Amino acid sequence: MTDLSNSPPLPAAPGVINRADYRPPAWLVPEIALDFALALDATRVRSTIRVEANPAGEPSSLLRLNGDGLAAREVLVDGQAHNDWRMDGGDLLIDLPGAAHEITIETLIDPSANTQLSGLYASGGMLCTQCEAEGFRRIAFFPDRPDVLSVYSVRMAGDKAAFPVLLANGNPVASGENADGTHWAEWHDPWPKPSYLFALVAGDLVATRDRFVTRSGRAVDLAIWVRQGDETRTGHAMRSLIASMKWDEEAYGREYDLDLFNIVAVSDFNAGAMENKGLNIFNTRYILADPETATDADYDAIESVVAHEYFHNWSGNRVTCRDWFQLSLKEGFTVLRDQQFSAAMGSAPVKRIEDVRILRAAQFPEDSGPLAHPIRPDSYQEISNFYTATVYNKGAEVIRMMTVLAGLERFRKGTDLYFERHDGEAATCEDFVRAIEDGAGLDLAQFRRWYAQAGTPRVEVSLTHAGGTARVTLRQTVPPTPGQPDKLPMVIPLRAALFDRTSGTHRGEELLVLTETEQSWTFDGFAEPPVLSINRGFSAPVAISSPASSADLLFLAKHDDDPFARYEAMQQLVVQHLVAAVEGRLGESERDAGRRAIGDAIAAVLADPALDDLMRGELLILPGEAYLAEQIPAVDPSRVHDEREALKAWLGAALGAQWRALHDRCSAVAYGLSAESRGARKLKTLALVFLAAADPADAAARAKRQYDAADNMTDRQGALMVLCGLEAPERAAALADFHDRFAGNMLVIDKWFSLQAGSLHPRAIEHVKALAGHPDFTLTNPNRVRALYMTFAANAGAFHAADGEGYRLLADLIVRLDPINGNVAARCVPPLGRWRKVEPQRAALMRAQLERIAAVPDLSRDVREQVTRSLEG
Ligand code: B3K
Ligand code: ZN
Repeated sequence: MTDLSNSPPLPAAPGVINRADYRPPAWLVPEIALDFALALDATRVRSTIRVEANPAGEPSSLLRLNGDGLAAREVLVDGQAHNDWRMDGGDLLIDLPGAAHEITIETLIDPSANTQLSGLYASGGMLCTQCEAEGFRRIAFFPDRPDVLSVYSVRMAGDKAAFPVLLANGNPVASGENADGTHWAEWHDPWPKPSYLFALVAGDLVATRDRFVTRSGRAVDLAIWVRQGDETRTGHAMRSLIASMKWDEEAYGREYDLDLFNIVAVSDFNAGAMENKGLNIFNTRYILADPETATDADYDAIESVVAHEYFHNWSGNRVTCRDWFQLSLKEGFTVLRDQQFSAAMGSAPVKRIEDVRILRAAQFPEDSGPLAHPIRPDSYQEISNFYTATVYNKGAEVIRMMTVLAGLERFRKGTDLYFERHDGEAATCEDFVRAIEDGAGLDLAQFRRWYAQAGTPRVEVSLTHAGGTARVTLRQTVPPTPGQPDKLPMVIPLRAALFDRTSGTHRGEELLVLTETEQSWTFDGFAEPPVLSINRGFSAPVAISSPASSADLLFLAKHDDDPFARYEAMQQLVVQHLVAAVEGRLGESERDAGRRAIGDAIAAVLADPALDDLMRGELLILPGEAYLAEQIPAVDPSRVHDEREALKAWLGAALGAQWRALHDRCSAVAYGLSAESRGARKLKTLALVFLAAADPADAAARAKRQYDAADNMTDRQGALMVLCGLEAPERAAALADFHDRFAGNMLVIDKWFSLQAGSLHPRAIEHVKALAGHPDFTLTNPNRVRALYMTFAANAGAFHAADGEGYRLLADLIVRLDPINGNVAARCVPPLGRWRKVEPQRAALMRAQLERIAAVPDLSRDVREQVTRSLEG
């Protein structure tokens, strides 16, 4: 090997990677053979790659193989020992004279020391991988970029007792046993794929099996691999997988393409799941469920994540991303697909409302803060930081707008064309947009700005009425975001309807497509001023600012035939009231009138016989604190919290009899997975939430009864959630019971941590500190860290304690966690980055914690980037 000090200096690895700098790879790798000698603390990896000069790339005799923490024990070029290679940072560079070569490199890695959970790592005695985005380079030297697609052959050998099950992508080819207690297996994946989709699992696992026959008659063996004892909790995941395979055939014409589909569930996992070709690896929380241990929300999350990863087989694997700036190509599209699937499996209106709630709680704050970025970012330092609500959820909304503009039938022609054109390729967002344009017959020239401009557009709505004509005027502004001070107008498709006040009906929906800064539309034949219902179905991911009176909102809350718009009217009614209250704009009589209007609307929802209970629940959920805080400049989060709690208490008292009757009615409904039974469970706990704010003693007694009678986790967790927020004698006993009852079940113990970290209890912050020292707490399990700290950071009442203690607690965690798992540590930074939106004293305290983190030497690139952007942006 050549020592770097003797080589000509190489350009320093740039800290920032720019989309504009993309160049096709100089070398392609059509084939790779990997040979693993597996052991928990020392796995030998021998990788043989066939490299070919890329005719479409700039010729280079230098082959760069990315590596992260790897040391080459041996390098062979065309079968010969080779010494003319050198390291550049973690990468291995080789000068190659010809246009095609075979390169073999051996490395030795220690999976048990891999606390970052990226690459090959050990989890509870098993070995597994996570390679997206850049984990493969922690396993083998390779051009670790998504536009290098290779056919993989994998051989692995290991101790048969420790690793009875040996899995990799694709199909099993051969297996056998050795005399020394080891065994081996060979796998082959016929589909060329980028390195981020490589996967390997070795461990003591059991499978639940089923079979799916594709519409063209291919039989696919399905298996979900879990730890012994967990196999009784895989039924829902398996049903979800089968339903998604069928749905993708019907909705998108996509069929599965291997004889085998394996899923493995792992307890230690940075993300939710990973779509590795033919071998999805999942966080256990998105696989394991039974009524005793999983809530209805857990069931829904499993259904959607199983579907999401399965759908990636086409939107992600068969057509992958050219570079990581195109991440939304696969993620935005796949989120849209999983949302459509879940809507088809259950209540479409409720699903839409839930998706918008998530967008507003997670993506809107991102879009208005220092970390704002377009769904196709222009630059990054650490790509792991861009697996964001913007790339995923706003990305899905952007493609959903294409469905609004084209209609589902034409949109499908566009996606058919996309898959046909780009199958087997590493594509770009631009390729996707062009395929939709060509297939659906749309002009998306201006629409492309959604890919380039960050920030949530704001649309101001005004409605005037004169001489029988109603005029709707829309005016858009796109706020400045870091690096993007000036914005151009977007294409904003808004579904709208004008309601006649007397009949309570409208004449049909209109699609108003706003493309200029300001545009007006007129509608004749309205003797009275109509009521405007706009952004129905949340057809565009924008913030509407409308001067709708509370009378109009009450009208829509009652009459709107679009379920989302009805929900939105209820939300707006409360938002307008609470924002005015927080900003100190309400006198006593106005406050009273506002509360009474909200109370009347809620009473009407409670009494409406036409509503199903799942939808009724949506209409009763008050807007969250994060969404409310977004509407108020230099917000004092404690004021938002206090005003919202005060409203809850008022509603709890004013409608006390109704809440009790609701709780009684719903408590009589037996457990089941029907919409009716699920709706009853949703309302049962919601009733307790309002009662708890008004009459804690009565609510505690009711919650205790609900807890004791619970035959399912939804009721039990709901009751415990309410008790956790109260200073009631029932609290401690229920918490202790819950812990004892589920000791050893990691996913349920996560709930035990979350319930306390997210509670309304006035001493929640002390509870979090104590829990950090609990024997069940560990920094090495991402689910546990998220359960305690991410839940705490989302608990505005506790996190925003006026003395800054909440900020200090989170910063302490980030500093301690960073050396162990920089990826997860970086995910804890954004709550501190919202300092510019908060009143000056808290802003200074938040900033001080960011500065404290920034001063720590040797921060991971992940945390360093998030902290720097949070301070600067
Ligand atoms: N594609 C993976 C994301 C992995 C996260 C890497 N930091 C899961 C998903 O979106 O389906
Ligand atoms: Zn995904």
